[in-house]
Amino acid sequence: MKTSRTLLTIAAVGVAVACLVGSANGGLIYDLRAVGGTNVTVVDSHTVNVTAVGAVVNLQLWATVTGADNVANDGFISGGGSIIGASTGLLKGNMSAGTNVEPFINAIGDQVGTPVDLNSDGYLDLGSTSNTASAPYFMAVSDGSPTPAYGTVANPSFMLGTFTYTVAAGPQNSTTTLTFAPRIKKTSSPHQVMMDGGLVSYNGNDAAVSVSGPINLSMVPEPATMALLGLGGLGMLLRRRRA
Ligand SMILES: [Ca+2]
Ligand SMILES: [Ca+2]
Repeated sequence: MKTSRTLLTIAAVGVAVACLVGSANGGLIYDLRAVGGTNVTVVDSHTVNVTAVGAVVNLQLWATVTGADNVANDGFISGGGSIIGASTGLLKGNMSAGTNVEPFINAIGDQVGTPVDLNSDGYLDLGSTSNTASAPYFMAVSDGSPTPAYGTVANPSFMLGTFTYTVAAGPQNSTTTLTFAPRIKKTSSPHQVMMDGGLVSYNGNDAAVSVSGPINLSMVPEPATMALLGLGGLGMLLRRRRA
């Protein structure tokens, strides 16, 4: 009786420890950021004004690994997903692949991602909605030196790759959003980090995987452009009056 109670106690402590480990405040946060471009005003990393059709928005994908021990023992091994322009809104554009960024360039597994129209709105997104291993997602995989890439601070952030979004259509005041969608895979966990010194693997739909954003894009012609349009309108008005 005493033995079984001891065993029960040990089991209970085991469960409690397992719960503690499982409920650590750690997680993986993806963040698609706008960092500049051509005919672009970056208000902040998630708020962008574009001033003309043909504007090119430069994007970076970052990942932050948050542990719970406030020690610099957190790192990124692998992860990725798709970048999707909203199908609603009159601002339209095409996503292009950019580059993987060191140290997340590995001959095995990394890929820049393939532009494809994922939401059937006629404009290119990047990535896939497939669960198969060979699907053309953007994927970043640590090159193994060091393995994984550890941060120099607790809860470090890593730039994984770059992309560009080229505006193809955009009436004044039209908008869209650009969203990162972590890869979901049936057979394995494509997102791997070192968290508080231990390996943790996630699927893209796990609660510990989150995404900052989205990026909000608006077509807001520059004041100079507006002034020119205004002058043009005035000229037409004068010509009409004279006619
Ligand atoms: Ca699309
Ligand atoms: Ca840590």
